[in-house]
Amino acid sequence: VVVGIVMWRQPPQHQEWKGAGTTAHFYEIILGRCYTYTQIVRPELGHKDCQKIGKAFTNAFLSKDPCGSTEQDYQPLMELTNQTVPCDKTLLWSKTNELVHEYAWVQRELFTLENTLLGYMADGLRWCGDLGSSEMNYQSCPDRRKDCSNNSVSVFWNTVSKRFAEDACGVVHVLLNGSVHNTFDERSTFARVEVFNLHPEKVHTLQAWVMQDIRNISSDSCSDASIKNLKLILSKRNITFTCENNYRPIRFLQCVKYPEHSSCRSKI
Ligand code: N1C
Repeated sequence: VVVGIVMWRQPPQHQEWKGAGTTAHFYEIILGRCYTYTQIVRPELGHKDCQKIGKAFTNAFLSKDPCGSTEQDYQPLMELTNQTVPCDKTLLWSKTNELVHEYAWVQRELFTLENTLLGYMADGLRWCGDLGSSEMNYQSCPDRRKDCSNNSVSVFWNTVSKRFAEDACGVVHVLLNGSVHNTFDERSTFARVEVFNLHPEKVHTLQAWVMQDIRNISSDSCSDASIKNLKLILSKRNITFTCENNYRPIRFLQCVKYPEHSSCRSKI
């Protein structure tokens, strides 16, 4: 008589969400990026404890409801990754992800959030955990629109963007997209979080650079209705606003990509 005990392993019982799951090798990536940043990019931060930082990052979301993420979840991580950005060197952006980082790569003294330790570690990644498991969910994570807004990734960007703006001083710059419908979009992180967390005692001016797609340059974006709204919000907050269309140094970057375009062809 053969007595067989049939057992099969259940796949991990994670909840199913509408968004893509945690980036494969998430932990190794954030740990590697932490060491790259603190040893190579900014060796003056060589004293930071990347093992501790990596643990604090995953502890912020593992074994928790990925739709119930809070600012407090990320507090230990925030405390381990504090960093000073010099006055006048903060560069914010909205809907100009590629161009702003090309510019920051050339103008090395400027800091976007992705040029600080925490932004550098998290840039382009996705992550979430699960209330019923101590593992990451590599299958799916909440989608901001279809599942919930308080998901682990959105709450992270809200929390770090808030600190980034609170810490800014002097003149703050922002690179906006003049070729989209709402150049200043009230739903963006820049509008919801950063504008309201600049401290008027420290930040006297917000200077906007509004760049248009070189392939369809239109009229003055600084006089766009959404920019007027931004100007109004800032004047109520006692922060001076200045706006410049198609800032030349950044136009040159666009010309690197489209050298034959008419607005790039003058022989100086
Ligand atoms: O919503 P946005 O832009 O206005 O956010 C940009 C704004 C910048 O000034 C940054 O300081 O907020 C900060 N920020 C990031 O640095 C960042 N890196 C990656 C906000 N979000 C960031 N991400 C992801 O891109 C994040 O998932 C968020 O939802 C988008 C924001 O893109 P956006 O609408 O172009």
